[in-house]
Amino acid sequence: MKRVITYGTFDLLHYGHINLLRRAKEFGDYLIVALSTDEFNWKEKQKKCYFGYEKRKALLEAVRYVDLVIPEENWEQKRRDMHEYHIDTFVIGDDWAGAFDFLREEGVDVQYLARTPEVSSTQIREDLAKVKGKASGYGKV
Ligand code: C2G
Repeated sequence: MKRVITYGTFDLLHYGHINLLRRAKEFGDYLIVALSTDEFNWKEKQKKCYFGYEKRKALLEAVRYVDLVIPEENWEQKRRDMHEYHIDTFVIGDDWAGAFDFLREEGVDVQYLARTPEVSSTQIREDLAKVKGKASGYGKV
């Protein structure tokens, strides 16, 4: 059984995330997603998620490509995860190109996949804020 892992926040789950998960699964038979905890997101990535960890986890567990969701709590856990979960391939979007090449030292294949253009959780938030702004403008007399 070929085991694949990927890491991320996956807030406001969208088709860019699904494209990544679908392609990641194509590298093996079992896909693990190490999902950034709320604390890790805030402390290390200055990201405040719309959905908390448990909700983001439930959404990912409903995705057909995902076999297991584990917490991502720090930057350092990756080396250990490769052995603890017997990983063959590490996959992540190419916005991280080169950042995790060191995992090859753990005997893992490292793959950076092209991001899906035009969609991001940040963009969704910004677009919704504009709509909300317009909506609150209506009705005011
Ligand atoms: N992604 C993508 N296309 C998009 C948006 C995201 O392919 N339009 C990919 C990212 O490249 C990443 C995954 O979807 O591989 C999750 O994206 P984020 O939640 O933004 O992940 P990030 O915050 O970059 O966390 O230790 C690694 C970090 O936890 C990665």
